[in-house]
Amino acid sequence: MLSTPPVLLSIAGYDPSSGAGVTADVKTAAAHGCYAITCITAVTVQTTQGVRKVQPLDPEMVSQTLFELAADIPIHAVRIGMLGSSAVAGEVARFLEPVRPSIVVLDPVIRSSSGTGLLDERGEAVIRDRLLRLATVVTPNAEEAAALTGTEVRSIEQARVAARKLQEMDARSVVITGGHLPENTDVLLWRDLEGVVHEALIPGERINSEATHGTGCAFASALACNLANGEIMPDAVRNAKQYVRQAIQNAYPLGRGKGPMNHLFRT
Ligand code: PXL
Repeated sequence: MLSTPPVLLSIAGYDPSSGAGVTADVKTAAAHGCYAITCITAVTVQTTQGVRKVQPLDPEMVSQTLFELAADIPIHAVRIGMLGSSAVAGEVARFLEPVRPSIVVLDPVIRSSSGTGLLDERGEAVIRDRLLRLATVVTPNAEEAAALTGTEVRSIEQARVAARKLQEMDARSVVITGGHLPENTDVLLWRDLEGVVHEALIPGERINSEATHGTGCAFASALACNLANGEIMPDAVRNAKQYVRQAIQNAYPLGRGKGPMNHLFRT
């Protein structure tokens, strides 16, 4: 019998165009030799042209899915993406609090790249007050980091300050992704096994491409898989960033808007 690969639990929304959300996470996990199981938090009406409608799931469905999955399958890493409502966010926290999985990548999705709100303010409070402390690493973009910390994040210096604030809010490690920062620089603050804090600035290259739908989801789930595969934090972040860049560079045209990356370019 073959040995079982690391299992990634993706807790996120459903994007019918498969650029973002759980179906994108399944592809990302497959590309990293992991097996993905999923808990859908919300369904969306969404294409490459944007999010038209969001319908959060019944929180009871989410809760039962999480507890039943965990009772059946050992989970190595969790990626939390779009939560859709404060009630669903609360159920996710209630599931994770007693379990405290060793790898939790929290992608604090607040708005889609096309500008649609994907979580209300009470949901943001659940992220701040209950989910951040469970996160091995939180991966906000500049806008999400600003919303969570209440500070402006437009420069690398401001991102460094916000990353420290998020760590003070109890996230173990923080990556503020640099898509809207100068030179696409990611700001990484991580705590090693002895609890010592390190900082790294990871510059990226701006890629001229329409295939950018779901890059945040792919980065967070690739990072969760890299950690599940035993990589240490700075390597896991650098490799996740490289995976996203290559998946954008290897994309084919699809749809009239921002198309998906090619998550499976390696195969
Ligand atoms: O990229 C944000 C996003 C959009 N749509 C759905 C998602 C996510 C992130 O998780 O799940 C359905």
